[in-house]
Amino acid sequence: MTTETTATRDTQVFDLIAQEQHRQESGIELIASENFVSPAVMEAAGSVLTNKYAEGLPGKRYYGGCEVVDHVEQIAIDRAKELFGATWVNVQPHSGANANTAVFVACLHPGDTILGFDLSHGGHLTHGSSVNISGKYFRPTFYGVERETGVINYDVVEETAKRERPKMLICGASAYSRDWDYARLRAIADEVGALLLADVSHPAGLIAKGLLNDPLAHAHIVTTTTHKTLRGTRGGMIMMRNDFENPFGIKTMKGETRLMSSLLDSGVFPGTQGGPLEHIIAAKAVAFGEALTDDFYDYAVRVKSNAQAMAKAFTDRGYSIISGGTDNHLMLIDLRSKGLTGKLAENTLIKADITINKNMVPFDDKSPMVTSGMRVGTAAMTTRGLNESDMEQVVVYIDKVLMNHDDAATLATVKEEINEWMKAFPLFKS
Ligand code: DSN
Repeated sequence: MTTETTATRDTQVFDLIAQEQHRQESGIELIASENFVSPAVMEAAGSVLTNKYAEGLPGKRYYGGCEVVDHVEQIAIDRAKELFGATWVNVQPHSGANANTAVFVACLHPGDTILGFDLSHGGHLTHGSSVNISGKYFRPTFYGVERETGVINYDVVEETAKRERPKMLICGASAYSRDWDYARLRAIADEVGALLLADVSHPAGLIAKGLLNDPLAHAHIVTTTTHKTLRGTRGGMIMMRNDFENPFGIKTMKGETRLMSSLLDSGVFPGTQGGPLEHIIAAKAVAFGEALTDDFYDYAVRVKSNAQAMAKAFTDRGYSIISGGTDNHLMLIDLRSKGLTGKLAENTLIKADITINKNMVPFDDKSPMVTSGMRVGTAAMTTRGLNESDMEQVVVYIDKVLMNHDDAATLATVKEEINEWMKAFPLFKS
């Protein structure tokens, strides 16, 4: 052991981290699921708490020496409850995928039917895709958007639920720009005897500040990541506003029916995870503290207004946005009217230091590795301080790059301009 920092010894890794910081600072980040955390969040994530094993829950651990991390984890839980109006939270899931898997393990048996939003219409891998455990261990069925509107028709969701009789109805998406009717979804779930799971990973930060419908008022269980619009460290969590007796008749050792919260805690540990990442839980606590502030409310408002400005700028330039606009922080753009693929857009924009991801559009005729769409979001660039007119300028650059995708000189010029422009929006304010 030496007092010399790893940073001075392991140049191979730390040079790469410096390169990544430079990439993040010099470019325009539009991946809708990304954001930039504060130095305080990074400090907590990089702290000595990484050294501690703490299987179990605060006050009920399988290891000694957990007094401090108990306190840290309880702060994270309490702040999450306050943010979302929850009465029960588990902050241990390492990711959104882990949070969903823990819910499935707690609530379903292998082979049970689940009904989720189709991945190819904007849904998520963990909501029943055949390549994910959710689609391999359970019987996945799906609803999607209407071809004409790009919007979910809840009458069709209801018809599908009545036909498929799922044990769990799942809502939430990774590329759907409209808000959700959680009350209607709960009515559908009740009608067919399903549990309603809302995965709000993408819009969580906007929901926390009351800028979108409240899923906790209706869904039995809510999962989220902590690193998208919520602007925390990479991670996940599970929440409920109203705990309830599990409907599966599972009893405690004393013969009492176990509460759902108890099953969900077990679904996380020991069901699907081992030791919690207490350094990451500390970083979640710090991020939740930030999200509780009025500054974060202002941020969330700007995320939405920036997305609307961006959607308008794209539309004004003849781009087609699925569903015609956005209620949240993201939008899915169908590039077919411009004669482009998502793959070409992603690969060309990165040459000008604009990062987006290619994305399937509903009823896409191209493969997931090519796609007809691109997804963009405003969470990250709003953190850097860009406003509505800046977002219009971003669209001007995107359009210029895409319309000149085989002109290396234009791409190089745009890249230079962007690198210079981004100096006005430092990642770390000194
Ligand atoms: N892969 C994330 C996204 O980009 O939306 C969701 O898990």
